Amino acid sequence: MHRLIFSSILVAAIGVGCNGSKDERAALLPSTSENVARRHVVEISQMKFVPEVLNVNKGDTVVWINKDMVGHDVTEETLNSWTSSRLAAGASWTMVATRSEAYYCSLHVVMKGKIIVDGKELAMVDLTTNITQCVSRSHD
Ligand SMILES: [Cu+2]
Repeated sequence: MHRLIFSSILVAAIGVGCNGSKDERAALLPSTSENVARRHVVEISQMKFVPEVLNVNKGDTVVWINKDMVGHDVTEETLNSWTSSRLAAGASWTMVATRSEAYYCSLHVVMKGKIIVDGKELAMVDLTTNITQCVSRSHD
C-alpha cells in the first residue's frame, strides 16, 4: 500500500517535471535582451584604424573616433558606396553594420580597415558572387 502511494507520487512528480522542462527549454532560448545590438569603437590613431579588423553581429553599431591631429574619413573601399566625409580631429562617425565590408581613408589611401559581420569574411562573399556569375554566363 505504501509502495503504491509512493509510485503514484513519483509518477506525478515526473509528470510535473516533464511539463516543467518544456517551460525551462523555452526560457533557455535566446531572449531579445541577449540579441540587443552592441556598440563597437574603432579609434583612428597614428594613421591607422584600431582595430583594423572588427568582428560584429549584423545590426551592431560601429563608431569611428578620430584621435589624430589631422582629418580622416571612413569610406567603403570597393565602390565608395558610403563615406563618413572628412572627420576633423576629435570628431566621430557612427554606422550600423549590415554586411562585411572593406573601407579606407580616401584622404590617406594606405589607411585600411574591415568590418566582418556575423563572421562572413569578405573574400568568401566575393568568391561566391564570382562563381554565380560564371555559372550564369555558361548558360548563354
Ligand atoms: Cu586619413
